[in-house]
Order: sequence, then C-alpha cells, then structure tokens
Amino acid sequence: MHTAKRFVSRLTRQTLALVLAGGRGSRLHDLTKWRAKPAVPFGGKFRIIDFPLSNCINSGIGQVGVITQYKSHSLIRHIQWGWGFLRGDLDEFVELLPAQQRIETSWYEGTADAVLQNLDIIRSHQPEYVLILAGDHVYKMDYGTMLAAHVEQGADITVGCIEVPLAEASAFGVMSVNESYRITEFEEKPASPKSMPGKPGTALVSMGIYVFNTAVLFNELESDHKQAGNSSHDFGKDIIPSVIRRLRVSAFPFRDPVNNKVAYWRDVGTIDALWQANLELIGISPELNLYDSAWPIWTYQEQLPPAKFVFDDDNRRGTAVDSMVAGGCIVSGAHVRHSLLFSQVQVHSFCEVEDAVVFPDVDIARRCHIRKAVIDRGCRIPEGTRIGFDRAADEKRFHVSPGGVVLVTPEMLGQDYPHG
Ligand code: ADQ
Ligand code: ADP
Repeated sequence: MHTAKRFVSRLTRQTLALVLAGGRGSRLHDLTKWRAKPAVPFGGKFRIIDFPLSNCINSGIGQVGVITQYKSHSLIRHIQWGWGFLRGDLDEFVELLPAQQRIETSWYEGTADAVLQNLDIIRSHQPEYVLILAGDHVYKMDYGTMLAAHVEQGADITVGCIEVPLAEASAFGVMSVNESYRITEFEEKPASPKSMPGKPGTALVSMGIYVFNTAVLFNELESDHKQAGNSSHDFGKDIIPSVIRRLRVSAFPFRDPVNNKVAYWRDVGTIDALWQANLELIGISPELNLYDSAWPIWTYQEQLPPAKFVFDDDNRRGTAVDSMVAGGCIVSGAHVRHSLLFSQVQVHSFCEVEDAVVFPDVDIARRCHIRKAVIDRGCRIPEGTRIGFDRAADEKRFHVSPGGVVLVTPEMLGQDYPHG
C-alpha cells in the first residue's frame, strides 16, 4: 500500500467523480430563483461548478458525472457548451445525469438518493473508487492526494475535511478523529459543535466530499434505500453517521500544498459571501489565484472582443481601477473602482461604480451611482439610478443582504431575463 503515492495517476484513472449539482442554494435569494447554485457566475468569467470540474481534470480524473435536478437549464447549457472537450474515445467525459425518475417515480430525494438513482450508470463504468463532490464550492484541490491517502489508510470511505471557526461549524457536518485520522464521531449540523482537542474555537468539519470504494458505496446505498421512511437518504445526515462504527472511515484534511496551511475553500452560499469572495479576487495577492497556469480553471466563454475604456463625447475618461474586467465590456466616460465586471457589461458616462460585482450582459445607463452591489445577469439599469446609498430606499426595490449588499435582478427592475 505504501506505493500508492507513487502511482496516484493509476488511482485517478480508476476513479469516477460524481458532482452533486442539484441543490437549491436558497440562501442566495433571487440569484438561484432561475438557476442552480453551481451555475451562479463567479470570478469574472466562471461559474461555481467550473472549480470542482477543473479540479477533476487537473487531478487526472477524466470520468465525471454531473448530477442535476433543480433549475438545471443554465447549468446544463453551460456544461454542454463548455465541457465537451474531453476525449470520449479515450473513455474521458463530463456526462450530465439529470433526475430522470429511473428507479423511483420521484425526483432525487437526498444526496445519497441522487447517487443511488444512477447506480447502473456507475456500474457500467466499473470504477474502483467513486469520488463524490459538491458542485457549489470554490477551491483548488488535487483529489489525487485524497485518493492516495484513502488507499494508504486502507479506508472504506474517506471524507474531505477542513478546519473552520467554531462559530460557523453548525452549518456543517462536524467530526472528531483519532490520531490516525480515523473518524470517531460525526454529527450533521449540530446545534452546539465541539472544538478540536487542543484547538479551542476551531472545529473540524466535512467538506461534503467523499471517496468510496465502489463496492462499499453500493452496499451502503442499497441498505440506506431499504430504510425507506427512516432515512432522508443524505450522505451527511444518514450514511456517514451510520457507518463510522462499522467501517473504516478516514478524514482527509485539506491543506494548501504550498504553505501547508488550511487551504482556500469557500461555500459562497449567501449574497454576502458571494460578493466578498468575488471582490477578494481583485487584491494584489488573493488567496485564490486565478492566474495560476499550473492549475487552470476551465469554463465556457463565447468569443468576445477585448474590454475597452473610452473617452465619451465630452472627453470624460472611462476608467476602471483596482478592478477585474472581462471581455466584451465597454466603460465609457464612467469610473469603476474596486469592482468585478463579467463579460459584456457596459457602463455609460457619468456613472460611478464601486465595490460592485456585475454579472454578464448588464447595461448601466448614464449618471448611475452604484456601490456595494451584486447586479444579476441581463439587468438594464435605468439612467440616474442610485444603488447602495439609502438602505430603506434600496429595500423597497431590491434585496439588501444582512451585510448591506444590494442584490439587483432583472425581475426587480421589472425587466425580462435575456433568455427568458
Ligand atoms: P449541505 O451543505 O447542507 O451539507 P447539501 O444541501 O446536502 O449540503 O448539498 C450537497 C451538494 O449536493 C450540493 O452541491 C448540492 O447542490 C447537491 N445536492 C443537494 N441535494 C441534491 C439532490 N437532491 N440531487 C442532486 N444534488 C443535490 C453537506 C454535508 C455536510 C458538509 C457540507 C459542506 O452534508 O456534512 O459539512 O456539505 O458544505
Ligand atoms: P444564467 O444567467 O445562469 O445563464 P439564465 O438567465 O439563462 O441563467 O436563466 C436560466 C433559465 O431560467 C433560462 O432558461 C431562462 O430562460 C429562465 N428564466 C430566467 N428568468 C426567467 C423568468 N423571469 N421567467 C421565466 N424564465 C426565466
């Protein structure tokens, strides 16, 4: 078994990854009214799901299924347009697995049920290991190291884990481990989570990603299925807590391979978290480096002309400073500061835009003042609109997050979506 690390590529080749991309993500408010959380735009040109999918490809895992369910139209389109570049003839693919009522007459129930309903497809690929991933986290991780640890420990199941502040831990599955990182206790979203021994104020939580030996996965899913009404058919709630005494379940601590600190991993599950994680990318040396050619993030993007910054008719400069600006944008006679403009955003004269995350295909007409906002795709902001200066006024028209970020969608402006 000690040779596993030297042959990680053998392990990744024998692995089928399943990305769970069907959750509602309701804390993202109206951003997930029409799209699944994994399809939410992130980082100027990506969608959240591009991160786990890129991690698979960069880790050498070429067999990937994406399990979709809720509001999957824009997710499916993104995967079809952007992720068809693998070589089917070399047995590499990113395959969509929508809820098709194949085994049950219901849609997917919990996450375990979503996998169960695809057992015949998993079986047909004959993987040695199944890597179950969440489609809604932003991070860069080499899954090969997790697979190698799984094999070296002789584990049946390995759960990816990370340290978080205790105050945040009740949103996660919280675990205790022994000295060899075998999981001894696991509680899903406990009301009063426990600190790690010797690390007060810090808890060890599940990232919601799992390596299963395939035979173990089949056994556990089938016996969970028989529980019928006694189980919610969820990995975190039902499967993992029920197996830790019976099977060898290891924890794999996700650490940054460069500095060996706790790695960057974000659940951008709220408007505040999404806004902040996007704006963090603008910094001089952000924790998440999108310019790292050793770990490229793949995506779908249409061919667009370069971003341009122009003087308007009155000779006012169009500028963007301390910002990231994607292709196809035009900033004319407007000032953009500390903001992230996705593709095909137009900002017209006399506008001031600050601390804003602006999704694709947005038009900001003249004399708008916008700060601390997330502007959804397709918005046409009418001339002279002020956003982010008067909370009470914003709350009447838009959604204002607990952290004071204003979310603006086409619907809130009384407009149609671009594809609707
Ligand atoms: P949660 O974050 O609550 O906890 P959950 O809502 O179960 O996770 O979603 C996990 C993933 O599965 C997400 O990517 C979601 O989109 C997807 N998903 C949810 N229901 C689905 C369905 N019916 N069909 C297809 N996909 C579905 C989990 C674990 C915790 C862990 C956190 C880490 O249960 O133990 O701490 O993830 O974020
Ligand atoms: P994304 O920006 O994630 O690509 P879209 O704007 O394409 O998402 O919306 C996702 C899906 O929801 C599309 O099929 C779109 O037509 C549909 N949709 C969006 N808004 C509405 C709406 N107000 N009414 C009906 N369908 C909508």
